[in-house]
Amino acid sequence: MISEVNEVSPVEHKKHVAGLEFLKNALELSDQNFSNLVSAVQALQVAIPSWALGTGGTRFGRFPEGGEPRSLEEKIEDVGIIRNLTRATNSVSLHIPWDIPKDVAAIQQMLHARGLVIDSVNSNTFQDQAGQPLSYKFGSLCHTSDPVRNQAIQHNIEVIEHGKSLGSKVLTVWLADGSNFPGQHNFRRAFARTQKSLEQIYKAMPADWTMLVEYKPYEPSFYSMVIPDWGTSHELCKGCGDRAHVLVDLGHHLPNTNIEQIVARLLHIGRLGGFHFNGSQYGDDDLTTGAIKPFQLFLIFHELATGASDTLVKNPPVAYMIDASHNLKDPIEDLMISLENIRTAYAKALLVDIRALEQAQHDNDVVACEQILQRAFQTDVRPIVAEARIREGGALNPLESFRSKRIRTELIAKRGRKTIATGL
Ligand code: AFD
Ligand code: MN
Ligand code: MN
Repeated sequence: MISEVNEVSPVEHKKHVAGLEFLKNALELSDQNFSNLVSAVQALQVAIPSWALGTGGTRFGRFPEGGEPRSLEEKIEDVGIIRNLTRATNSVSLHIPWDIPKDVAAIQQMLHARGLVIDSVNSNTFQDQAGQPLSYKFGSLCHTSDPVRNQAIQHNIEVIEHGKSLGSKVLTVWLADGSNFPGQHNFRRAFARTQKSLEQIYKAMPADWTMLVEYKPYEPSFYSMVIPDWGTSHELCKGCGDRAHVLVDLGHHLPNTNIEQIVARLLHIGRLGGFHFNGSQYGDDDLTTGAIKPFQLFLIFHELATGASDTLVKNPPVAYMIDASHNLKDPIEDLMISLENIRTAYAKALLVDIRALEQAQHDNDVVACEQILQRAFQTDVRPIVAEARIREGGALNPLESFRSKRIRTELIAKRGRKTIATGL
């Protein structure tokens, strides 16, 4: 049985406390303010996507890790392991139909026993399911044929029903709809059909639900996507109503896009519904969050953190989820590294001296502005992130604990090496 207890050796704890004390003094913070900083990091919880617990793959192949989950129950088990070690997640996002529960009560019981809830439910009209009458080969909510669009609308409504049974209140719609060749789509008609389809889904949503409309500039369509950018998503959300918001996925931007400015803009207009974290070098690479561009992640959190306290901003709480797919790493290890990098970027963002930055911006003192951000970004906040974990009974070093407890070995012994390809 995988031990739930996270021992922290006296030697390790002593080193940790010394690091914490050093950082508190270096930041010249009172005990209370330093403790408040740790509490703020403790409060940051990021949803785990059910589809990331199995080894992902590319169109060129998958290299499955043994012991992967073979059912929704086992996915929840894995998220429970991540929660126990990191204390940085309390929710799971589901993908329907991959995660349709066989026994709702049993799933609810499993979630409750692990301190987990269901975050969003994600619809899937980018694949044809076995026995599906009409194909999505040429699109779903944008399709030229009414019956195909109605089938896709009905699927989303069924996704909502599954979500309701498990306590979710968020439907995330990401469409693969688009075209591969010039002339294939009438851009205006495809947009108009998509708008009408989304409005029908929106109308079917319970009054306490939110719809998140996710954009992506390319893939799996390679000439045009029906929802390629935040402006299109925003327009669709406005057409639906005030409980539809834009979902920003870090990997869904062309290279060199200023993502932090998009975050600031959507917060300003009150339509940032959610953020999917991952790592990107070129596109929707779904790599480990923060592994390649940690400064970009920090700047995104600078906007998220300052937006949350800006009187100009009237935005609902932003739903945070990791959306990555692990082709080379152990999925659980990768998700724990992502959670660490997310909390690290957030803790650094909280160190920015906002008052001094506003003054420097007002004075157009460019160097001072830059130095204020760099001072926060260059601070090693790992003791704060570790303290946020161990205060809640988490591991001082989740990766080390995961390996020393030989959790993967135990999962392989229990589940074998057979895997089902449900990863994206
Ligand atoms: C793929 C899409 C998108 C979506 C996710 C879950 O690119 O990010 O959120 O699948 O459906 O990664
Ligand atoms: Mn996504
Ligand atoms: Mn994606």
